[in-house]
Amino acid sequence: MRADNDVTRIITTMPEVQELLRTADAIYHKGWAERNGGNLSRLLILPNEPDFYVQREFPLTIDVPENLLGQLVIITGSGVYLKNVMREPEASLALLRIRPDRAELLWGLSGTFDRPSSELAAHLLSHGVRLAADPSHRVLVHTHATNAVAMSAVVPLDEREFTLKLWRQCTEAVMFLYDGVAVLPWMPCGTAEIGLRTADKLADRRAVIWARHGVFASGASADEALGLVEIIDKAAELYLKIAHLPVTFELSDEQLREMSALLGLTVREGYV
Ligand code: 2HA
Ligand code: ZN
Repeated sequence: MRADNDVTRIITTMPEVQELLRTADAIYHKGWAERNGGNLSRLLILPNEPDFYVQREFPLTIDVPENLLGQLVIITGSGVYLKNVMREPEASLALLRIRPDRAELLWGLSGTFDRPSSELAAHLLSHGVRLAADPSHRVLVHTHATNAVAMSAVVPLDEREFTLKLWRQCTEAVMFLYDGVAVLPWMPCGTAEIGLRTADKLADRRAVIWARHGVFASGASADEALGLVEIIDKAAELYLKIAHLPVTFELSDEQLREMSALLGLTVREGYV
């Protein structure tokens, strides 16, 4: 069996894991991960698996998606501050193998944080639906994006209305959020319920706003997943910045159609 520090080196030097570490750091620097807010995970495919041994097991009470069985998922630990993940990856992250009724800890959680993220259910259920929808899917990020949360306090929680308001703010909003942004009403976090409802929304979209809480977004890479949150938050920031001013111009349905036609995008049906 390899020494643990070999496994740590193999995992933490993988480009996909490096990207995850940079993303945790970036989220913190955006001010979207106060204290232990936010969490992120990635489906990890290792070309040559080190000799892992199961260090601990966490029972799972959700119906684990079939397409995740036997897969490796790397996820931030419960209570971890995203600002520390880059400096302390082995204490901050958990590498899990997904089994029908449990997650096996293969690496990580080496310090005081001893459980995977409280949003593990949302991550696993959402990986299942996103992977089924798009085989290139890999990453989920949950952040407390400030402007997106603020917008959820002043705009009706109707996903068509919310999405259209985002699209109208700036040229590129429709380009990257063409499939629309789902909205969930406020509910307690860290539950199977929020996980089930999030995954349900992500079956045909890549991002969900949790009212008065944050954003949950997916992508083929951490850059893509965080990029979606960045676009949502930028459009929300523009909306809020001018909401009290007499707005003389915003993108019309016609202009949104023009942009989507130019880019050959299939925008969410029935929105414009
Ligand atoms: O990780 O953000 O939603 C802490 C949270 C829970
Ligand atoms: Zn949160």
